[in-house]
Amino acid sequence: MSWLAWYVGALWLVLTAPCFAAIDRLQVVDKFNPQRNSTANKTDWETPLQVGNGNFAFNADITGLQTIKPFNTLSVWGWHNSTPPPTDIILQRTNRTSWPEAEPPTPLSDPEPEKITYSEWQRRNPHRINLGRVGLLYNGKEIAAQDISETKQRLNLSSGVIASAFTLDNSSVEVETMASPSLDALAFRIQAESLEPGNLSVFLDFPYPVTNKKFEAPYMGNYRVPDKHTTTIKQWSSRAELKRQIDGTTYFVNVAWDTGTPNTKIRRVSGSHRFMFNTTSATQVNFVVHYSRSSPGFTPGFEAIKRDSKWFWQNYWKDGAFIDCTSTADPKAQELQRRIIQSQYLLAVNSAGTDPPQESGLVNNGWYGKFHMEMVFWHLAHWERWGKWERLGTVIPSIYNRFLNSSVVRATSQGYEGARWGKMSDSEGVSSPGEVNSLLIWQQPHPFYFAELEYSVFPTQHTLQKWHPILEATSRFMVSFPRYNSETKVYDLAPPIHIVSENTRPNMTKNPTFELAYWRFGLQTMSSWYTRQSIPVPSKLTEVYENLAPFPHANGTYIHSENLAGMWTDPRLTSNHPALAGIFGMLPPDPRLNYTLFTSTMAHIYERWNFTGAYGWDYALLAMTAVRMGDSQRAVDLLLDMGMDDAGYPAGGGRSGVPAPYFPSSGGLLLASAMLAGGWRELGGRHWPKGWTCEAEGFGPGI
Ligand SMILES: *[C@@H]1O[C@H](CO)[C@@H](O)[C@H](O)[C@H]1NC(C)=O
Ligand SMILES: *[C@@H]1O[C@H](CO)[C@@H](O)[C@H](O)[C@H]1NC(C)=O
Ligand SMILES: *[C@@H]1O[C@H](CO)[C@@H](O)[C@H](O)[C@H]1NC(C)=O
Ligand SMILES: *[C@@H]1O[C@H](CO)[C@@H](O)[C@H](O)[C@H]1NC(C)=O
Ligand SMILES: *[C@@H]1O[C@H](CO)[C@@H](O)[C@H](O)[C@H]1NC(C)=O
Ligand SMILES: *[C@@H]1O[C@H](CO)[C@@H](O)[C@H](O)[C@H]1NC(C)=O
Ligand SMILES: *[C@@H]1O[C@H](CO)[C@@H](O)[C@H](O)[C@H]1NC(C)=O
Ligand SMILES: *[C@@H]1O[C@H](CO)[C@@H](O)[C@H](O)[C@H]1NC(C)=O
Ligand SMILES: *[C@@H]1O[C@H](CO)[C@@H](O)[C@H](O)[C@H]1NC(C)=O
Ligand SMILES: *[C@@H]1O[C@H](CO)[C@@H](O)[C@H](O)[C@H]1NC(C)=O
Ligand SMILES: *[C@@H]1O[C@H](CO)[C@@H](O)[C@H](O)[C@H]1NC(C)=O
Ligand SMILES: *[C@H]1O[C@@H](CO)[C@H](O)[C@@H](O)[C@@H]1NC(C)=O
Repeated sequence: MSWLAWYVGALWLVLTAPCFAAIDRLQVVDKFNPQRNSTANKTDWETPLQVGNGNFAFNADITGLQTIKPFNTLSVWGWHNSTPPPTDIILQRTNRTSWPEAEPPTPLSDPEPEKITYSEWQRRNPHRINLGRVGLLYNGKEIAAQDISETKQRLNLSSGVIASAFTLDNSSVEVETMASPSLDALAFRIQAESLEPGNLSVFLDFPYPVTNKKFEAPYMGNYRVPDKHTTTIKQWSSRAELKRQIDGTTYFVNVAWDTGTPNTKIRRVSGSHRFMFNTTSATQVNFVVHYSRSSPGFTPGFEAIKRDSKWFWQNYWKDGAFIDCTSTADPKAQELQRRIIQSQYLLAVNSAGTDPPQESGLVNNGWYGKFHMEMVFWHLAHWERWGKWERLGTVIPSIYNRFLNSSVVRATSQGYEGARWGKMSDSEGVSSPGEVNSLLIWQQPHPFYFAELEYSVFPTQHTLQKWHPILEATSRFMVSFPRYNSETKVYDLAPPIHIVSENTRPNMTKNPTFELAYWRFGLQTMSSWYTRQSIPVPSKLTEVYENLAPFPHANGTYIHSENLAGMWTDPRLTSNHPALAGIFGMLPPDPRLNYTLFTSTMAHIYERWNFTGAYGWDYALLAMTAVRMGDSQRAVDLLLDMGMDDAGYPAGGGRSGVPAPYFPSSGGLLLASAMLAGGWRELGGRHWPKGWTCEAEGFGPGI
């Protein structure tokens, strides 16, 4: 951001300053440190506790390492390709070039899989890899859950340190675990005063990637195929460098120890990728494990990482907006506060990298570790509403710049103008093949939402210019995509398309309500973007905006899309995402919105929706609608209906068996909370339920 943008931002902060510094933020945060005591408690086993920095995370078990449970170590940069895609597989590729109703023809990027088609190979590759495991051994042997007792663990959210303690063979062991905010490095301290030096050793172990599991959770990788990869070691007096080679993927793991293990040698357990070193002091062993793509010239020591971690987290909590509901007696307020604080921590660890996060963040793999361009709204828009521009700025808008060229190619190859954003994606912007991946459209207007939120806080030429090329390319696709219907004299969002819930027949799906509303929001924002820069608005844009098909409705309510029957009686239509609700909640009211129809639609949703298989962010979507409709109590109840465990990890996606955690829920919770704290364009200010005495600082109105 330019100095001018910062200046305006700073001015905005100063103008809202009277309420700043009022909340003792760290004291509030400190009340919600996750604590786990029991190895018998299932919750403790389903999710790890994490340290990390947005690009990298270490998933710790109850020992503070990966001693008992082989949880994962993930990054934004660790990917692997099964090499090479066999040529006979490529030859199986069959092109489906058009759909019966589509005109102009919409070539799909690839067909559905047949056997192991090239498409399937592309979906699976590249996949994100587990960088390896770090754990403890006792007298050279693995430690099992029953070997330890009196387990106690606390994640300190304001310093990013996990403190774990347990009893092993009647001796108490204490472990501290933390991550560097700037390098993909971990620091550990182990103390076991009543053990003899040498009783404990540290191991590192490395798996080969599993290449054919769409969902790989909770543990990733195959430790039983040592011949398929190599690990080589170089060592010096207080440091060792392990070089990992997995087919075409190379990365380095630097291990450095600064206390308690002088002149230690790391040795390989023969025939494996397991490396271990003995602790030569029991009172205190400090060591650092640093993962990187190229050989790291430098690995900081334990104390430096500990200091940086504390500095980073204290600044994180002080940066941007904050909510404090701790003085509200209602237990729901306390629970909402817990969810807010723990979600904030988890999103900084899992969803603040240089790529958008996958749905399960840096905990385990979903969809082979790839991310989804339609989910970036739920993963990332909260950074803007909470004024955490530094976290957002690592990926938005840069991801749109990075993917612009390939998205222009995508649109052009399908006969459209502008840029068509992909869906399931890898870091290079290669969109995975598949029908849903090719036909989903609600990711398209997202850049307008991000841009408009940014402009609402930084209304500068800089913001306008920064976003302009992205928005213009986005809008050009949105103008060329709708098809003019000479019978009805409107522009249709015409088949084949997939709607938000991905559960209708794309070749029969026409004019979906949410997508129409989002399209209009996007085109209208583009129009303002031109006007703010004194650029004439293209007449075609205005024509499409004004003549886009009306929102379909029937029997007194809005319906998902045209040509539906049994909107409220067909169980398939009252399950999955209730995207309809988004047209007055997530989105500001369209001038075309008929509020009578809308309130009746919402009453039907609340009465008839099947929430059994609802996805986490559905609750946030509905909560945003409830706040905008003036029902904050309902909004809070919805946010508390989301599944979230003791450490704030959101439950799985929904009935399709998407494994936990499912971070779109966390982002959604923060977006809806920001609406409670700051309102929206037409009605800024607080919207807490009656009787709540929450304090909030740093929130402006949303859209
Ligand atoms: C764990 O123990 C601490 C005190 O030792 C207690 O405050 C906390 O509630 C316990 N947590 C759970 C989940 O039992
Ligand atoms: C499929 O489409 C690609 C790209 O348009 C083309 O190169 C290839 O020859 C086509 N394959 C078949 C089997 O038609
Ligand atoms: C490390 O400890 C194990 C188990 O106590 C022992 O077998 C091994 O010899 C030790 N290695 C070194 C290098 O001290
Ligand atoms: C968490 O860490 C901070 C910073 O080091 C410290 O002030 C605070 O007391 C710690 N909280 C607990 C519960 O130990
Ligand atoms: C551990 O402590 C228990 C009682 O506290 C005792 O019965 C047992 O013998 C001890 N085990 C060892 C190996 O010292
Ligand atoms: C996009 O394409 C243009 C023109 O070919 C090129 O100058 C630019 O570097 C490309 N951008 C990216 C991010 O690849
Ligand atoms: C739509 O696709 C389904 C298969 O998915 C097919 O059975 C049906 O005939 C198609 N309908 C039209 C109108 O093309
Ligand atoms: C409207 O109501 C009629 C009569 O109950 C029903 O047959 C029809 O399917 C409904 N329309 C929609 C879109 O649900
Ligand atoms: C809104 O919809 C209701 C119910 O269909 C209808 O009676 C009313 O006339 C509509 N209002 C407007 C302004 O179109
Ligand atoms: C609601 O959804 C669940 C999970 O998808 C399903 O098992 C159940 O049959 C649905 N209930 C109804 C009434 O359709
Ligand atoms: C497990 O942890 C959860 C969440 O802290 C708690 O509600 C539950 O009571 C615990 N169960 C046992 C058996 O300790
Ligand atoms: C530490 O553990 C005890 C108990 O199992 C053993 O008796 C010791 O031999 C051991 N000490 C070392 C240096 O391994």
